[in-house]
Amino acid sequence: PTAADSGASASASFRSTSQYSGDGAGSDTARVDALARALLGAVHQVISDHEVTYPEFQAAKKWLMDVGEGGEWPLFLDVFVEHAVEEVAARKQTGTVGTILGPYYLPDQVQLTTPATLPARPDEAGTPLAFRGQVTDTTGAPVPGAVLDIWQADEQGYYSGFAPDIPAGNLRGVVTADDQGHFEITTIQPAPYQVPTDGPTGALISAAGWHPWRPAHLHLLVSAPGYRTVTTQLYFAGGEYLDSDVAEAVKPELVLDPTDVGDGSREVTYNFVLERN
Ligand code: MBD
Ligand code: FE
Repeated sequence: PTAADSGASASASFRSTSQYSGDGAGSDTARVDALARALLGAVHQVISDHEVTYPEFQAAKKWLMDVGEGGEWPLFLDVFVEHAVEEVAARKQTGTVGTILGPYYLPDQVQLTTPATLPARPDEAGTPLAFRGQVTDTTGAPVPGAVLDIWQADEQGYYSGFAPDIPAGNLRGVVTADDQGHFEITTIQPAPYQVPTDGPTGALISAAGWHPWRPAHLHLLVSAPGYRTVTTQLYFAGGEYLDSDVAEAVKPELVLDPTDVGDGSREVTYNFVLERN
């Protein structure tokens, strides 16, 4: 998979997913004035403090054009900026801790009922994982019929829909829990994710001497009528890059520690708490 594959797909997906259209952002002149002024002011301050030169300014302009032409704005913004927006939103939230959505969510995936197995190739590589739990409200009462929309990378760190040669819908599913909010989802453990190194986002990462990795993770949207949807990710204890996620989206409450069952598979329980709207 190349940066062009995943970048362009992420841009197309963002544009077609009306849920994330930006409706609700408002168009209040005073707000736009304040935000645009502060953002430009921060840029001017960096230029002044670091005595940015004309060649550096032109290189930055070229790089910004490349990000757009390569379709990498969703990737770049979700890796380097989304965590700050999420942290602001989290200030007003209770229930299960959230984290960033990222660029690789796709709506309308296969609908499954617990106990569910995510769609996988016949020869899907990776350690089998049984992921169980219960969805409750903030009083501990079960939330009947809660829905877990789950997506993840495969054992090579690639997402279906954003890399060639992976069947559509692979390792994605929308799982309805039972009437007590219990769910059981069988999948495989994902691998860490590497930001594509052949595009402009990867070029910046390597030019700055950073690493391009996110720790292995499962993505989830947990929802039920009348409750705020939790957007989160779950990570794996002992995994690489847990302490140095390029996207800065790891929170300690979100780290799973699966146990070996003995037959080569692993299992883990994680419960979700939803707050009322
Ligand atoms: C990912 O898989 C991801 O979850 C985020 C947030 C950014 C880039 C790739
Ligand atoms: Fe991801």
